Amino acid sequence: MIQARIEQKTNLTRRQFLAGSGAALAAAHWSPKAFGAGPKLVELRLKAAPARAKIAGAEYRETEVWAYNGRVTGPEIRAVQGDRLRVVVENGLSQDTSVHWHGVRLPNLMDGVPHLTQEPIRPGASYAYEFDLQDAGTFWYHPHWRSHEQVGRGLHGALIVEEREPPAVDRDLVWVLGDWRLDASAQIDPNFGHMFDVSHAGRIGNTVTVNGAVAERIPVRRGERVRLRLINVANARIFALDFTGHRPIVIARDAHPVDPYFPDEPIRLGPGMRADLVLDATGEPGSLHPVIDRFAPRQEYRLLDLQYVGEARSPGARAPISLAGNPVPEPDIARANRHEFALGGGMMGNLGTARVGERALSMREMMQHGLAWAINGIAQDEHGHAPLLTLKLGETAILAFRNDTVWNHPMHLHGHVFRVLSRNGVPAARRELLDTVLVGPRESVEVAFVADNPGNWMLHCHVLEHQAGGMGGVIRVA
Ligand SMILES: [Cu+2]
Repeated sequence: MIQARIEQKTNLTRRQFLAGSGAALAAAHWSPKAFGAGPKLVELRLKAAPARAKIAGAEYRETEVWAYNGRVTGPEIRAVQGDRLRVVVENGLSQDTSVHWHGVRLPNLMDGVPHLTQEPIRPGASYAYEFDLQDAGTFWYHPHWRSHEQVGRGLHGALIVEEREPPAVDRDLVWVLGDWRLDASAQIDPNFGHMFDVSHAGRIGNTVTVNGAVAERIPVRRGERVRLRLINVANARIFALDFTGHRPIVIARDAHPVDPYFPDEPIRLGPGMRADLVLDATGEPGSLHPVIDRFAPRQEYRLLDLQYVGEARSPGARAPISLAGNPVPEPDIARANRHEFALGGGMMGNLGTARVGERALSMREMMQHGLAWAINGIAQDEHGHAPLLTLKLGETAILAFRNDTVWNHPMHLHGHVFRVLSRNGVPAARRELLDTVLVGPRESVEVAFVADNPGNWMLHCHVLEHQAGGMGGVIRVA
């Protein structure tokens, strides 16, 4: 108590100092806001509800979607590192929902996982999320209840946390990459959780959108420098984007800065993952440059064209881009404990049995319950929250993922950020800080993190049908 009082007094003194002569007046109506001290509050309301949206292109009629504030994608939330975000979420759906803030390191109670960190938001009810944005970068938000259906019907949006001193660019663009399974009249195929999708690559759609609509041409101007933030909000589709005729520089992955580099391959993004690029527009005025998704070798397609319009502008001198790192604690590898996570199941996976609750079920029996996947032999759907691992607060843990399946699994950890150490035993070249790591078929990936955030945190595959089909669990930090 005494300590708290002293701190309060010290803060008051400092605030008065900062506020200068206005402080005496403001002191009569004490509130942190009045002093301009403490974090700035960014407030908004999000209502999840059915809506209609033009997503498939001009020649198609509107699609019935579920949307935040009537829009797909949802409103772009922008704040500055250090701000406090307060979002009141209202549920206008006929089923429970929640909002998870993907990649944000926040208190466990704000993490948005029903029956684990909060009660679900019932139809007609509201819930207030409020937390400080300690990291800058590109994040996103989405429900964490029946995610495969709720995200797949359109509930997702970007959360951009700007650096206090952002790098100099001419434009800051966000591409929310979505994937929809539509019928011939542009309506969403309602068959969510189909066992074929669950047990194979997930629900891959047939309509890829950028910011909620099929994109044809995106205008750029020769000479400009664009910061391009890519967010993969698809249920299952993995992108590998080739910016033909351009050399984008990767400056951040999953919100966290990397030493800037020119990738020698298309930019790969599994579900949930993000990349921040700097793109210098070097094309000729009037030219078109397709951006091609090359992930599936025989199913490459043109996502959109960069179209050069207008007069060239003089690029001027280009300072090298470098972003200040976020305050993420560095794992202490020498003292770390190593924990293996065997990812099993799926078609052609030879999973014998898995534990489902108290029972051991064969793959055939699992599939009768909508399950096809397991972590360390345990299958848990959204209702299952048994801890896979308990960590002591402050310890460094190495998570060693071993993918025993023939499918890709973007593994996402809540509440923390991990450093990639190795792939198939080979030290990682860039040692990125990520919240979601793509573990390829039969691949092994080691990551490490400091368990500095107390609470129960989901670890799950972000192919949302895999998550629904059992590939999830909880890491408890206490
Ligand atoms: Cu998966």
